[in-house]
Amino acid sequence: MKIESFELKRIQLPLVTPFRTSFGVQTVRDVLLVFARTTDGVTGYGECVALADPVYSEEYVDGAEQVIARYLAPAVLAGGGVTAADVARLTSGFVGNRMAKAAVEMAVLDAELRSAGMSLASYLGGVRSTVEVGVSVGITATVAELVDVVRGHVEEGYRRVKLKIQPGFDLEPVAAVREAFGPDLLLQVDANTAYRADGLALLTRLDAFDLLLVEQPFDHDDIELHARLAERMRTPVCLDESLTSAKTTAAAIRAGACEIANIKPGRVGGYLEARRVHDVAQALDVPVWCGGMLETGVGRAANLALASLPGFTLPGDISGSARYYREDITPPFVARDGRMAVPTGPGIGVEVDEERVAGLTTRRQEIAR
Ligand code: NPQ
Ligand code: MG
Repeated sequence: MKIESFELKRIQLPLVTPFRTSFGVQTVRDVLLVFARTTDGVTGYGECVALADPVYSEEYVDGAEQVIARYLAPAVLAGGGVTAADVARLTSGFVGNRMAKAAVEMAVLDAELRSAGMSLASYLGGVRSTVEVGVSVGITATVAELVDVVRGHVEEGYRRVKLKIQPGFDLEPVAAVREAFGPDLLLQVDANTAYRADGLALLTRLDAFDLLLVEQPFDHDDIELHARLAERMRTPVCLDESLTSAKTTAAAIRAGACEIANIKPGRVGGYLEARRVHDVAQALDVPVWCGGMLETGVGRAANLALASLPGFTLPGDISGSARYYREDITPPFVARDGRMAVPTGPGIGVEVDEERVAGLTTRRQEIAR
């Protein structure tokens, strides 16, 4: 299988409702799609999960697009006939830029697997045909509004709800949701690094609400503080932004800072590294779940394949397409009773509506050998 060219397309997808987290409010998703065109006419699809601005991590979509166009795609094309397994080696001379690297590797992997007629789930080692999924709920102006939003998702059949929290919006909203929906609702919180050491005592009070986990309360590089919280809290501490590779995940687990791991392929540099993170967590008896970055159906399909691996024993942030978008660029993914089917077709197993993508494209560029 030989990659002949890469095509980069930027599309703007409006969110059905503004999504507010501790790092800001998003109303539109500025998506970078990577198309890998092979010499025998197969197209592989990749999605870069970088946000428009460097507020979740140091990457942002304009930067990712430039790194792919100037460095990563030329390096892969120069590699000749490559497989996904070659991409990390071919781009290892460029430091970091994991979300950019992940998008390129994903497009090559999809092209490779479509050409071979193998599903991503089979390639990665999936063991289940449906996976448990959950929904992530943003910060709302009032607690009453939050309870209404959660009620809507519970009525859609979701059994696991994740609440975004930040200083000043934590104990009261969590208490209200627990009170409104009773003990059976699977509930967890995500602070996106919004707390500091002086928030430790307050965070331990979340133990009162029987949460599945508390996700990334502190800075991405503050492993020691997360370990201190884990010592003082019954609720498991889960990391997200801190886990940038299998190596940093193993170190965080060994430091006692990570009792549950949120795995996001884009954050760790791709689906192959995501599998290694899964394997390391499994070896250290740490359950994992698949995090979300408001992906289109392209990333959503691939995340479902990843979530079918054995160690993914907690519901992931892989909600239905309609959670974020009125219309997706693939056939819509629908959650039923909090579960979603793992695609079985070759590669990521979804067809991308290239017509719709073309209509939404604000910028495109091609990198050929
Ligand atoms: C998380 N939050 O687990 C992610 C981070 C996040 C999906 O609940 C636009 C694009 C807005 C990506 C907000 C979720 C986003 C985004 C939050 C990702 O921390
Ligand atoms: Mg998170």
